[in-house]
Formats: sequence, structure tokens, C-alpha cells
Amino acid sequence: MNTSDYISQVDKWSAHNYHPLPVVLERGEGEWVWDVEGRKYLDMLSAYSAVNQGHRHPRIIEALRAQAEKLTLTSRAFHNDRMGPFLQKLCEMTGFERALPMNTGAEGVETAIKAARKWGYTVKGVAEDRAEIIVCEQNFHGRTTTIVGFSSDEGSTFGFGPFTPGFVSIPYGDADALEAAITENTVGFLVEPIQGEAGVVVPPDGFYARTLEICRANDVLMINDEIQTGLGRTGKLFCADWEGDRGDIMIVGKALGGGVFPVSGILANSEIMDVFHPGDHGSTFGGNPLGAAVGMAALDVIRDEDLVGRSNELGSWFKRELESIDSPHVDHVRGRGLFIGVVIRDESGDARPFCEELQARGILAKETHEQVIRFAPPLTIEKASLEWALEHIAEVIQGAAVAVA
Ligand code: IF1
Repeated sequence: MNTSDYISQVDKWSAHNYHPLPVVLERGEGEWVWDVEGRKYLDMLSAYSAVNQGHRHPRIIEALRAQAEKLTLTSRAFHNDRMGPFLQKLCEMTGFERALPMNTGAEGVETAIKAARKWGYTVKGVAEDRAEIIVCEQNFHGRTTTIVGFSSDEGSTFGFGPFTPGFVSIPYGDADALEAAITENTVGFLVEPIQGEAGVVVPPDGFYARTLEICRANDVLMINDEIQTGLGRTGKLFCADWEGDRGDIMIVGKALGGGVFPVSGILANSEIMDVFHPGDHGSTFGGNPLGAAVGMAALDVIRDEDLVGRSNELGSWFKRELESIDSPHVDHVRGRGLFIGVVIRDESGDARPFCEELQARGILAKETHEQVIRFAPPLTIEKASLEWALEHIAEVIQGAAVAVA
């Protein structure tokens, strides 16, 4: 089978809920992937930051293999000997007292919403069924019906209502709007410290710090979605570290699974986590020994290979290099660490043709929200690979031919 055969097969047998670049991958190593025609590409998306440690990191694969030969799944009806060590490591690395493991990011967000609501009723004293959570416009927190219910993106919501009540939206970056939206029923403020899907939108300096202050002053939980920005992506271990503490509930996912396995969870101190009791929340796969073993290795790699420092250094250098490219098509470059968006001017058309041209040259990047090319390579990437990519990126974003495709 060739590329178009594989693509037609998925077209025939699956739902049409994606519009991927026309490349079929069959192998990966580090920052490199190969397609079914034997072509080699630099992966500058990293599965939306789930592959921060690079494809098939040897330590992570070894942890997966060793655990697969012992025990893979128990459910939470029994204990397993990997979950405790994993959660202890996760808490010690993040500074929270407790962690509750889930699998996908959306499950982590749902878990955070449930924790905040129950804390509101049982600790803060909000009247039954009145809890409100404040969110931001242009947010992306996942695909469940509750989560898309508070999305401002019509593509995510159309046809999926009715939605869960209890969410109030404010403009991203506007701390005064947060203050104004808080009522006696507000239990939490759910925020991405940099908005990924919105196009790597970095809020104004001081926004996160100020919202943290407002939350603390009003007995509102800061719910920090670090699923995409966390674990080194922005040049700090967590993006919140640029401005303040990590919030009252922090949600992690993606790279916690080391690029091989879905592992997510929420972190919080006891006062919040203790709202959960047997029977009120859970997941068949959450905390499974295979995911726990992988998660531990994923954290070890981030620490031992200083992926945070690499992301910060390589990211600031790469962003400066991108900024120095003189192109009539680029409006501006934004981002932190190795989480960078190149914003294409409206007059120059969509970002998609630029991504297609990059693909033709062996670089995989994905457009987001029409106008933004997102660059988020594995944090293990060699500087030489970025240098090679820069030459092509410069030619592609300077080229007039691709702009009017
Ligand atoms: C897709 C976006 C990225 C996330 C934040 C929760 C989740 C995500 C901040 C849910 C997931 C993904 C999902 C993926 C595309 C991707 C994405 F463009 F859609 F927004 F990364 F930028 N919070 N983001 O970014 O995590 O349940 O998927 O594990 O194809 O929908 P999940």
C-alpha cells in the first residue's frame, strides 16, 4: 500500500473529523519520523507536545517493555505497585500534596471541574447546584460535551448541545474581566497559561500573576491547564512558573505519557483532593501500572536531560532566528521556549499552504486557526536539526508562490 491507499482506507473506514497533512508515518526516532514511502521528516509538532521527550526515547521504551512483561492493568479495584511511586515522584516534582491519575487530557479537565465544584459545595459553602467556573474565550480544554460546552469555537460546539450549565466566559488576558465576573458562586477559574489551539497566544505580562491574586482574594480556585504548556514546553517546568505559583489545581497530560501512552492527572493539595470519596470519581485505566511506569520514566527523562533548560535556550534562540527572517508574509512571531507560533498576515492567505510546502521539504508543522504556523518540536531536538529547519522555513515563509495557493 502507498500513501494514498492508506489515506483512502481511513477515509472509508473512519469518521471524517480531521484534516491531516497527507503524510502516512510508520517510524519515529528522536525528532525524526519516516513515512511509508521511506521519506524522512523533522517532527515540529510532537503530537501537540505529547512527544516532548522525542519519539521512542530508549529509557521510556525500556520502562514500557519491562512493565509490559510484569503487569499492565489492575483497575482501581485493587492496588498495584507502580501507582504509588509514580504519584510520589509527580507530587515531589510539582510541589503538590496529592495527584489523581487519569488517562487523557479531557479526563483530567473533567476531574478538575468535579474537584472544584465539590470543593465549592463542601468547603466554600456554595448553595447546591449553583457553582460557577470562569473560563476564557478561545479556550481549548478537550472534546467532552461538558468541555466543548464552554468553548467559543463554533466548529467545536455546533450540533453537540444542550450543554452543561455553570460556566462563564471572559476575554483571555483581561484580569479585570475576571474580577468583575466573580460572584459568591464562583468556585474556580480555568485557564491555559498560553493558549495553544487559539494559536500560541501569550497573554499580556502579568495576566497570570494578577489572576492568581484575584483568585486568592476571592476564595476562587486557580485551575491551571498545563496539559500542553507543562513539562518543559515553554522553557520552564510549568508555564505558570514564569509568573507565579502553579495554582490550586494543576492539570497535566500529554508529555506525562512520554509519547507512548495516555497518562494525565490533576494535582492539588489535600484540602481540595480530599473532597473525593470512594465511588464519586474514577477511571478503569487511570493509574494503571503500565502508564505509571511510563510516566515515571517520562518525568526522569525531563529531569535528567534538562529538557526545561534545552527548551528555554533553544527556544529563545530559535524564536530570535525566526524573527530575523525578513518576510512580507509574516505578521509576527510569538511564544515561549519551544512553543512558537509564526503568524501569517491576512493578505498572505492561510498558514496551511506554508505547512504543505514545509512538508514537501521534510518538515512537519501544523497550522492552527488558519493564520498560525505552530512550531513545537521534541525538546530533545538537536540544535543542528533546528538550524537545518530554519533554512527551509526562511525560504518557505519568504516565498510568494506558496502564499496564494
Ligand atoms: C485534538 C488543539 C493542541 C489541550 C489543553 C486539554 C486538552 C488539550 C490545553 C485535551 C488537547 C489537543 C487535542 C488534539 C489537538 C490538540 C490541540 F489544537 F486542539 F488545541 F494541542 F493545541 N487541554 N489538545 O491542548 O487533551 O483529551 O486530547 O488528551 O486532535 O483534538 P486530550
